[in-house]
Amino acid sequence: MEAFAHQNPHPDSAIQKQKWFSDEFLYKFKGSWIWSTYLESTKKVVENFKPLPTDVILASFPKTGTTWLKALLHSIIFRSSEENSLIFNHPHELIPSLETKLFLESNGKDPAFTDQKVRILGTHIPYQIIGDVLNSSDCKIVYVTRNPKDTLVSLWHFIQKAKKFHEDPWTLEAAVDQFCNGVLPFGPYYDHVLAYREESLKRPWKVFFVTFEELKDDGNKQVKRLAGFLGCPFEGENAEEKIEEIVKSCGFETLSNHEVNKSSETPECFPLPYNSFFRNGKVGDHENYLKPEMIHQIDAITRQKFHASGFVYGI
Ligand code: PAP
Repeated sequence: MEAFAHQNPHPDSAIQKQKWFSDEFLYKFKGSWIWSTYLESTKKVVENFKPLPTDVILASFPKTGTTWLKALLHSIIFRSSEENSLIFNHPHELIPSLETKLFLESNGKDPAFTDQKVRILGTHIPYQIIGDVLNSSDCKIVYVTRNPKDTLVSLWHFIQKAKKFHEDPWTLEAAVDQFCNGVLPFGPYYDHVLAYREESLKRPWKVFFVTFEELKDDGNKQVKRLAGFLGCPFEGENAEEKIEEIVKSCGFETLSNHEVNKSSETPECFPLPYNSFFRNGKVGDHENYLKPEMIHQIDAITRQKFHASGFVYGI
């Protein structure tokens, strides 16, 4: 796929449309903003995806820890640290995403690959759009989120890898405004997080909710919790050792040093290079980029959206 390939504007002119950056546009679909590149594939996921009861769906807003969780889920479910898959394969290739790969490449048909005992599939589609589909089977959902300011700063850096960024930059000021207004791919961020979180509170056996910061703080604890949720707990004498090994093999230091993840080549599954998914993986890096007034602006929305609804997170 060519980097940020041009898509035809959506034929239905009644659909709400907003500029993202440069000549990239977002379209409103069922209350969320979808990038034109993934609008049709997102609709096809809703129409045609049939989750199997054994599927594990990794859901996330972009830049909140998707790549990390892909590595962790693969390792927990397939115990891949024992067979080196992560050394030679980018996590996004080991675990395909529904709207950015599978349904994009299959022209909208359910690719229905079943060569694995457990299919792990990624998605950025908001629960408001994909919830009914995911509830049509007993599949499990793992959701990861991240501090809003670090998420935004990570996205802003990521987009700088796009060639057209340099021709027509996406300023940090514009990015902050768009983040606060919810007009970013798969946004609003706050609605995305709250909907999956609410489901995890209602049905903790169906939806597992974890934050990037919790993973950083105590990876072993979260991996143990995740393995229990997935029905594949670590048992026996070496349990703690195996958990430790997984946390280490999926940590930023280890993963970002594999040749495949350092590569500036563009993978088949995404229009930006392999290495664009690994920057520094830190908590609190927004402090190095956001001005105090930007932090204030985002924190005000965080209080209004998260804190007011009982989720004291993100500040
Ligand atoms: P995606 O949603 O487009 O797949 P995602 O993986 O969620 O992106 O986000 C990438 C971020 O996760 C980057 O954060 P940064 O820009 O703040 O550095 C990336 O560095 C970070 N990341 C990737 N792998 C790991 C990891 N193993 N541990 C911690 N952070 C990681």
